[in-house]
Amino acid sequence: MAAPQSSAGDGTRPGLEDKPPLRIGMVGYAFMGAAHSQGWRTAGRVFDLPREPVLSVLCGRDADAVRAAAERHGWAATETDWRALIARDDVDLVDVCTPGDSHAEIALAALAAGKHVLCEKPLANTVEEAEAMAEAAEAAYARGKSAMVGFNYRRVPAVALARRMITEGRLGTLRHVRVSYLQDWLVDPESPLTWRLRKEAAGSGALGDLGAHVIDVAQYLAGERLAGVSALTETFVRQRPLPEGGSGPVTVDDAALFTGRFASGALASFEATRYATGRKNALRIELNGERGSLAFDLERLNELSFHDGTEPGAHAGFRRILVTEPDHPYLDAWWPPGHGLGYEHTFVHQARDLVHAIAEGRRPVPSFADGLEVQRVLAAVEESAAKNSVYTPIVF
Ligand code: SOE
Repeated sequence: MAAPQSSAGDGTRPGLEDKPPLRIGMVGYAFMGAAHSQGWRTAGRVFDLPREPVLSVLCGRDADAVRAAAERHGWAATETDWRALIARDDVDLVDVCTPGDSHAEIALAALAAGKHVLCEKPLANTVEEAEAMAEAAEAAYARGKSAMVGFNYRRVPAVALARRMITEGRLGTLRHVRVSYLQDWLVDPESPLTWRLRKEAAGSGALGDLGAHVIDVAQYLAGERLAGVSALTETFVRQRPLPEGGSGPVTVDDAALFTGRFASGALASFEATRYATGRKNALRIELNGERGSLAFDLERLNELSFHDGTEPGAHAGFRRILVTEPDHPYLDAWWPPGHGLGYEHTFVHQARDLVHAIAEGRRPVPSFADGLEVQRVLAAVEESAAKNSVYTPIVF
């Protein structure tokens, strides 16, 4: 990591005066808002960026709460109406960190106003919304504006290394993609009915929240799209206490299980759940190809397991790659080998990649078009689960 830089007294770090700023306006300041704030704040301190991210304006509906969040996370100003944030001249990029039901409206308005946009995942709550967003992003790109969706796990160095090894041919033809995302924060039936459990706010449950990540990671690593899926979903606890008292219905899935086929013929399996007791944030990936295999677990995110199937059988086997070397993705700017990174660094890398794409006029990835592809898979999973068509009951 570059030596810590002292403040120049005016809030500008020495040497940055000649870098054009990229002024961020962010809508939402809860979990994702805090993570994105950290990403924007840190990216320019660690990486040598072509433009300097500036935490310009933070927006939320509750004036006191948004002011407190702005102070905590280092934002210069606040707004309580996202339309006012978009109208401001001191905002170049709008970062959408709200629940899914407002993604489309905010992102479309921001693109129409000539802002760059970063939007949290899943891109939208419906395919129709995602289509409109992808179309608007394409039109905005022609006018020099960029839009990216926040699938941050692509930015874990070990996941990016896995992609590099796959493109280098280390796995050969892929046969299996096996991904799961396991959390357990809903196991308690008394856990309250928050917006994440309401379809009108979140779009879907574990499927859109966790399944969207593993669908994106699977397609990113395989380098191709899923051609079809067959699915089961379940809502284990159908009624939950409301924060304001009483109880209400859970209108999203608690867990989703599905299989899929890639156009190349590789088979994939997916699991997304908030009921995997003891699993906190276990995004797991295993890929098997004709020349080798790779395995990853987000709960051990500085490690990638690799089996080189071309080695003689007598001493072949999975070995651990400690992904902390300077020639591993993103790591030349961080700590010496062995001094690992964590969850929050994915947001720093996301900010870094977006700033580069904007400054260099490249289409950022994952684009809104990539977000739309994930949205189509989510819809296909829901359709398949609703039809129950893949589910063959066993007759005893
Ligand atoms: C849900 O618990 C959640 O916060 C997701 O919404 C995030 O996308 C994931 O990265 C961590 O878990």
